[in-house]
Amino acid sequence: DGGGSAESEGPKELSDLTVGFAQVGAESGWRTANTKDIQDSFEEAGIPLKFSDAQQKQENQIKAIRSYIQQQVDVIAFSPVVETGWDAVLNEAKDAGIPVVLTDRAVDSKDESLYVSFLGSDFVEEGKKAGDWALAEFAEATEPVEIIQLEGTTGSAPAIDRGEGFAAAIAADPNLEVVASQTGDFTRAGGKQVTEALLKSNPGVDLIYAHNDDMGLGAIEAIEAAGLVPGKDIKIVTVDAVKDGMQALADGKINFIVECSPLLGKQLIEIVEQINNGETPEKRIITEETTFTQEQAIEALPDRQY
Ligand code: GYE
Repeated sequence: DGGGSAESEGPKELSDLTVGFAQVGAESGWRTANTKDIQDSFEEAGIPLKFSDAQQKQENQIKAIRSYIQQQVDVIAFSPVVETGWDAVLNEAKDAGIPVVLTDRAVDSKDESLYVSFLGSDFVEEGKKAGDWALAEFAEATEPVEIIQLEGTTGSAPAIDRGEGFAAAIAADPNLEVVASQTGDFTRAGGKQVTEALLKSNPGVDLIYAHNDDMGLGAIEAIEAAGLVPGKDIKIVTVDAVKDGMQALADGKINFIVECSPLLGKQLIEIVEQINNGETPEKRIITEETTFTQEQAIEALPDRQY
């Protein structure tokens, strides 16, 4: 291997380490909470952090990673905006002997030696939970159930996996059908715009499945602007459970939320410390998550951190 200084000289003082974190952007409430948690966790641990925001562009993320390699940071962590196209830059990190940790989102590389650990949610499972809820919610439906899907960023792990998990779950009932599916890029504005357009072409829609809260919140605006009642005339199921999403759930405008925790900072620190100590972190660390009904949102809201 690259024989980084941690291996040849023993662990460094935490304050002598440098970690470079290449963030996706600031597209959603989830992302904002994730950024804050990571920055706070490094500050608390006393580990210097270099942080960059790629504004949801892969080329910016690749540039940031190259600059961390040049600065010879001790660990690079990043949340890949899309799944494909990382092998070249990850090989450069490997050649430089700098360990890479994936947080939140996966890469689709066949070469697992390009990263030491992947910390984040099981997005397929999240999609399944949303689909299982839809199955139960519409179990008694006598007419076809029309579903609009608001997809996350095209090519991103959460958009791919949440789509897959949901499709697999609702396949159990042929009465449930996704009649339209488009990307809203995980943003509120995107969710609103896509919903506006799709409501016109699909006036009979019963349910909106949004890959994150923010797009669901945008859909609420579009539904209300069309003179309909979100949560009643058109039901909504989303993923994340950030504050604004939970508030809309408690207010009856969203019907169900599958939780996806953005609080990855503490576990990332543990991984960095293990690497520094010459230990091998677990290859895959899956975040534990729950789901929320409207009643559960009302109960949980006062104690929600984000
Ligand atoms: O669900 C969404 C964000 O990668 C899990 O990205 C994350 C997703 C999250 O924009 O709100």
